[in-house]
Amino acid sequence: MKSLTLLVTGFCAVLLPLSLHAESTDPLTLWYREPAIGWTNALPIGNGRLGAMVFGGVEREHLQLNEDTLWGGGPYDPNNTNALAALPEVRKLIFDGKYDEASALVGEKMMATPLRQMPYETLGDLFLDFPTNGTVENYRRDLNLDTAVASVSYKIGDITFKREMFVSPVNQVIVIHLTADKPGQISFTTGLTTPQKATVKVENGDTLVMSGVNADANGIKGALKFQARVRILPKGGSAGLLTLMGAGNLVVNHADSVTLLIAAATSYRNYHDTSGQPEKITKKQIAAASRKSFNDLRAATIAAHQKLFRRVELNLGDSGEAANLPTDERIRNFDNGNDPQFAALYFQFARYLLICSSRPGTQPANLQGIWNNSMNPPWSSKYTININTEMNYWPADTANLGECVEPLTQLVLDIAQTGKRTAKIEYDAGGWVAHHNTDLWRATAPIDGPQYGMWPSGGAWLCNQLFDHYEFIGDKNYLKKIYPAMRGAAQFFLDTLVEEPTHHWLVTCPSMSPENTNPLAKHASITDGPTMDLEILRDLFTNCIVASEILGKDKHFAGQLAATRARLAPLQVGHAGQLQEWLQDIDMQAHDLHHRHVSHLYGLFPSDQIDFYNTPELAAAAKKSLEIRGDESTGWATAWRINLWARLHDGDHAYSILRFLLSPERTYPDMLDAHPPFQIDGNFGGASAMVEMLLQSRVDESDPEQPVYEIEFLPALPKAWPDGSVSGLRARGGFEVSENWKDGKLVSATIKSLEGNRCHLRYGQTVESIKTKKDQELFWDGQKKIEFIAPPQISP
Ligand code: FUC
Repeated sequence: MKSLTLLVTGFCAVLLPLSLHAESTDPLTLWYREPAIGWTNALPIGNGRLGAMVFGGVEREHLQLNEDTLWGGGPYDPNNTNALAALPEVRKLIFDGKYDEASALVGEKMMATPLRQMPYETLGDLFLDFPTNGTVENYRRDLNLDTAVASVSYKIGDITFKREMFVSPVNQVIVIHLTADKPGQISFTTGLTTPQKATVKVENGDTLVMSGVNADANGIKGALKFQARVRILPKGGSAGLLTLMGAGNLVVNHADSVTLLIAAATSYRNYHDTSGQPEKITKKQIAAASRKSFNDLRAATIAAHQKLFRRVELNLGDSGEAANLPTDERIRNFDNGNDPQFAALYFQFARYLLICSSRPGTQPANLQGIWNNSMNPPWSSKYTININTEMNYWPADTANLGECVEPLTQLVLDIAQTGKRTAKIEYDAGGWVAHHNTDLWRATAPIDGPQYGMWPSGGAWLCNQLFDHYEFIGDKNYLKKIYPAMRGAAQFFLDTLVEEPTHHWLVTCPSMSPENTNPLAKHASITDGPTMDLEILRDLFTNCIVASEILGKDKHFAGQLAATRARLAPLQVGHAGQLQEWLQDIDMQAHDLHHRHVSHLYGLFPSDQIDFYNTPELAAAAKKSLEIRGDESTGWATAWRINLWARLHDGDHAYSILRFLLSPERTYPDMLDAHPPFQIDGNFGGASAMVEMLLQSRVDESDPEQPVYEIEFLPALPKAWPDGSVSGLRARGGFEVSENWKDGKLVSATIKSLEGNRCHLRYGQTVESIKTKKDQELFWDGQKKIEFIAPPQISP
């Protein structure tokens, strides 16, 4: 028998390794020989709103559950009314070089009350206990990224048991389906538990109902009601399958098969309205899903998932036998360099995670996507907007999942409202501002302490990210929708930029280079005019100017922005040849030369202010800064470095860091990113970096009427991937791109123009310029030959 064996007696399983082997497996499947032992072994499923981590035990199945609006607290106003009076003194102390004093004053007067934002919380746990007896053979647990179905199968005696689990974006329920290949074999007890303030009861003899209220947090009273319902639908077997046991458990005896439907909702409607009716919502969802057959629920889920997931195929070479090993072993082996298919799996896993954690109408993916088993997770599993939330969405457009940006767009529109109060109360400024974090309640004031929170550019960065989404989709209605937020973000800086005393450049103040200690201070990070802010503002102002021309409005405002942009402190190269992180040339005196944030390199990625071709001196300086910082860091910080090396066209360097990101140090057995602890941004940043290695695009908008988009093929292909292909990636300007390569050289590319824009096709030093028509397809051999592909003829 070629498998592991579990010996199960009663509720106790003993693992008996027989012979380890490689099973032929689907290239888009994560699989394991054992049930999950810890949470970071369990497999994530989700529909953007509802999530579960599936453990796959033989004697006990465990699904840890999440609903994306179940956070602590309720609507609150964290803005500090003492801030404004302290602002002039804070600025003076900074300009006098008294950074630690300035930071202390910010800590005393300007921070939010409460000092911390609200946490994202677990919903609870569903357990299914099986009265198992006997030796378990052929155990397998897997997650198919192509179908979004997680499965568990094993054999006891001559009976093969199978479970399938998925979360339907169509019917808004989690579905568990239990079968055996002999009749009457499915028996189990099921129950719900939670650390929330909640009760569990049985309704109608077939439904567990958990009702509760969310937790108070940091002095803010819980304002949400929530409910979860588990309906059990047994089939076949003897009569009276369901019996009640104790207060909150249901028992199934000798069914042929069982479907469990799980619905959950809170009373959250939006950041200022908690009047929703979770009971009504979940009852309706369960009733509607109960009318469908399991096969219909499954088919609808798979169809909805594949509509997004199947757009991109990536082939980085054949791993042979190495690809057939269980996923945890492949992670351990990745450094051997013989499993390029694992890198492709990692990329597709990130696409899977984005689809499952951020669908239109849901909350955006937070620090853990939607998967969190704690009431008090690391960094409260919030939206950290000084890098992490942005990184979550880096691969959204390039990896052809533009729809997944919708929740982020909505969040920005929300904080563009709440942030007006922060701008007014804390700065007496127009427009709006958000600092380094936000939460379900869209809080925007500076939090956690002056060394982390006193950074005013979070909202501006998010606006740039939304404008970049516009660059991919070219939808003017979308631009109209986000423009007021962009305009308001820019207005705040028009009102708050100040002249620094040395060069009289305009700078942000107080601010910081996110979370990095100011080398001129003892402990403080506070400073004026960190490079990142000026890069973000240059993008924000430019984007607003372009948008105002496209939308034909706000000419005067655009003029103001252009004049202000010209006075912003410039990018500077320091004495070590580095791109300066601060106004002064002090990088080499840093408290931590290897700090995880590489904020000043925002200009190279995600922005393109620093560009390999257009600004070679600045690119060289950015490279120096990267070398000084070093390659290995926390998960997301490692991923950012890979994107940066790809933008520097050094594919081998990018790949060498990717090896670290995909090693057991930074990738848990279930492939979730180890910050550590778990943080999902590294998964998304890693996938984004892999695209940047294979395809880059940039836009020249000096004439907004006639923007020129450049698509660059294989800009940073590493030697490790000599042969391969990718289809369905997206490039700025509305292009869908496929390419294939052999012996490290581009063989051919096809480009579908979705918007009819002019573009430059670049491969190395070869650049071809071409005017396209909407929906036209082109073929390019990477040299001279461009052919239009005739649209398919519709036969009469
Ligand atoms: C920033 C980072 C930390 C962590 C946190 C959520 O503060 O510096 O590494 O990722 O966000």
